[in-house]
Order: sequence, then C-alpha cells, then structure tokens
Amino acid sequence: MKLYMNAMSPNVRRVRLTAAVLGIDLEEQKIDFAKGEQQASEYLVLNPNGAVPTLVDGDLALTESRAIMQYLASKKPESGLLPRDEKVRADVTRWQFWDAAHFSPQLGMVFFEKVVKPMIGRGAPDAQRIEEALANFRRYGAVLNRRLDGNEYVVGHALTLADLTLASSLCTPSRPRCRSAISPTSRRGSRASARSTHGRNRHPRQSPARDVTTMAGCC
Ligand SMILES: N[C@@H](CCC(=O)N[C@@H](CS)C(=O)NCC(=O)O)C(=O)O
Repeated sequence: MKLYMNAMSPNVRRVRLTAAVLGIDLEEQKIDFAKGEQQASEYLVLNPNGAVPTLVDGDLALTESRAIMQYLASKKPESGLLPRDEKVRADVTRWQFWDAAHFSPQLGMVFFEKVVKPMIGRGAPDAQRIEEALANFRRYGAVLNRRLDGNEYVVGHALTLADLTLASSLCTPSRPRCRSAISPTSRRGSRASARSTHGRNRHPRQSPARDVTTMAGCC
C-alpha cells in the first residue's frame, strides 16, 4: 500500500501512527507543498481535494485520514483498534467524527496562522481567528477532559483509533510557535487540574496529562 504524505500534516500523522501500531509497512511518497505537488493533475485524480493523506491499495484510492485509519485497522481486526462490538465501534467512530468536526480544526487554525502562514509568506497571523480558535479549543478540550476523567482511554479499556486520532491532533501544538499561542491557557489549566485532582487522586503528578490543554509537546 502506498501513502501520499507530508510529514508536517496531522492528518498524515494519524495514518502513520495507526500503521505503526498495527505493524503495517506503507510505501511513502512525499507530496511537496512548496512545489504545489498537491495540485498536480495526476495527484488530483487520486485526491480531488488536493490534500494529503491519500492511501492507494490496488484500485482503491482512499482519502480522509480517519477513513484510512479504519481501513488499515480493518486489515488487522485482532488489534482491537476498531473494536468488533458494534456499540463500542460506533463510539470510536463518534470520537473520530468529533475530532474532525470540532477539535482538530481549532488546533489546525492556530497552527496555520502561527506557523504555516509565516512559512509560506501569507502575511501576519490573524489575531482574531487565533482567539476564536483558542476559545473553541478550550470549549472542546473541556469536553475531552471530562471524557478522560478517571479513564485511561477515550473508549473502553484499551487503545483504539479514538486515542490515535485525538493524540495526533494534540501533537499539532507541540510545534514551538504554536505552543506559545496556547501556553497561557495551558499553564492555568495545568495548575487548576493539579489543584482539583490533588484531593481525590493518589497520583497527583499524573494530573496535568489529564488536562488535554496541557498536552502540547506530547510527541
Ligand atoms: N479531512 C482531510 C483533511 C486533509 C487536509 O486538509 N490535509 C492538509 C494537510 S493537514 C493538506 O494536504 N493541505 C494542502 C492544501 O490545502 O493545499 C483528512 O482528514 O485527510
């Protein structure tokens, strides 16, 4: 199977992470954004959106990172990454959709404004767009925090695609300039989390990792 990719992309990251956990080797071909390769006519046949990732397996050209994750996981059902139980599987899919619709776009926006724009000469970061994205990030981060409170994994008691999906999105702020945009909230969140967890958790040093807004730098 061949993966068209660019290592900067969180959407590529989640596919590579899934392949690594599954022990599946993918032949990789870099799509160079600086050269505009994502808009090359041969590539647009595979991915009409002009984006990465794209997985090609025989006559299948599959786009959308979370669909690719499910496809890879379905090759190794024994891994449990996409559980067989239909209710648990639906819950995993739900968190993947939640990430696509609500969570990762906020981090992607901050990353684009703070890191990509200066890199490609698209002008100064738009402070208002960054503020809006950070406000949404805090709102949805609180939802994920509540879900993880007392739970080791996002769904059930084992690693699933839900964890790999969300972890890949959270790796975006590990980019230094992006982290500096998020850190004021992270520091407040970290202290609040440590305080609130201290009274009821015998492992308070683990508490900052429970606050997803403090997970910048996880990868
Ligand atoms: N929903 C798609 C999003 C793909 C996407 O937007 N990829 C970005 C990189 S993170 C891209 O290739 N952008 C190139 C461009 O817009 O020119 C997925 O999950 O695969």
